[in-house]
Amino acid sequence: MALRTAALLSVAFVLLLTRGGLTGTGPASLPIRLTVMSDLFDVTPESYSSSVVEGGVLLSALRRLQETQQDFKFTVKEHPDFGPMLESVNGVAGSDRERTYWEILSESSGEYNRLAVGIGCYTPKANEHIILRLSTWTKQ
Ligand code: B12
Repeated sequence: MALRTAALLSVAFVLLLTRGGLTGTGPASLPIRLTVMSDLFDVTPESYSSSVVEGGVLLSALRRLQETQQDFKFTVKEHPDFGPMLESVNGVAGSDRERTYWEILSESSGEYNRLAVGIGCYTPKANEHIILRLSTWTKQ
């Protein structure tokens, strides 16, 4: 019995160590890639590297990038239900009048998937490639 308790305690101790529970290392930092592009203007896509803590939201990766990279800027506007909406990137804002907006996609092996939630909710995975693309929307 004493042997079994000792074995269980050792397993718990190893788990605490590997998950940073005793070392205080916290959650892992995941690298992500970000590309800013547009189908509407003839601009060269710009790519950046950023990071997010495991389980952290895309908004935090954009903030981190803005703090460290002089040529990346963004603004958001708050919606009462859905949180932050990406309003402008590098000085270019979406426009209701022109029906343009910053669409957010995830690219993998050349396949582009539109995110189903905004930057305040989306939690990127390690090495994910996020695309911010100035796009148009059509009235339904
Ligand atoms: C139309 C629409 C859009 C249009 C709005 C155009 C316009 N100016 O009218 C456009 C194409 C711009 C759009 C964009 C996006 N959308 Co949208 N959109 C809708 C939809 C179908 C209807 C909204 C509406 O007209 N409501 C009626 C009006 C009277 O109410 P309103 O509060 O004034 O509406 C505003 C907000 O909804 C806001 N809005 C629209 N989408 C989003 C998304 C986020 C994250 C935020 C903060 C605000 C926001 O724009 C509306 C007009 O100002 C909703 C579905 C729903 N159930 O509400 C999804 C919805 C709100 N969108 C959604 C998403 C995910 C997005 C995108 C993130 C998609 C993407 N991957 O790019 C982007 C936003 C990107 C960014 N820049 O941050 C999700 C939000 C879910 C969530 N929890 O975050 C919803 C709920 C659809 C869904 N997946 O079920 N969207």
